[in-house]
Amino acid sequence: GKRVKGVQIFRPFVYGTTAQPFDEKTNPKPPGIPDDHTHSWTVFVKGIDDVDITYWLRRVQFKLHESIPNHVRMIEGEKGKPFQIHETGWGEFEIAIKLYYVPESAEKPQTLYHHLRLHPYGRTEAEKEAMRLNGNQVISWAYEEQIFNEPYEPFYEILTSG
Ligand code: SLL
Repeated sequence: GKRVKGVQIFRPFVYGTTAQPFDEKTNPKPPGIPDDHTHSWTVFVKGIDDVDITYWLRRVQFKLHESIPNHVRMIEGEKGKPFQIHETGWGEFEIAIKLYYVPESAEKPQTLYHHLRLHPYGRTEAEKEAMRLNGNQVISWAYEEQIFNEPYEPFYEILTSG
């Protein structure tokens, strides 16, 4: 196949974690969760404002801490839905997020790293007050742009026909 010369396509996305302490009122602990688990949390990759990204991103592998059962998880893309995992636990750690692109792209997988944040270290009092109003959620999100450099023609069609 031929590449489209001199063209770069950018596709924005967001990835990160959202954590929330267990609390009787705002986030009750479901039955069966171990006693030492203090938080529920989510790790995700998604489009800005939940716009679909599965036309370029096929699947995402999340590598969690080894203390978590079945710690390597592959999530297949579903149109318009975030790639995500919900878990519970007690500790922070680094998550490896491996992006697998659609086959038409001929791109190799790429890995991002994200620190799961459970605790609001370093936040200002105003930020902590805002968090209290929001169920004490600890939000740690990052904006990223995927660059496709001189994409193959059929993939260029896919990228630009949305
Ligand atoms: C450390 N940062 O380096 C810590 C590790 C591991 C967190 C934190 C286990 C959850 C489960 C969990 O929260 N692990 O048991 O499913 O030692």
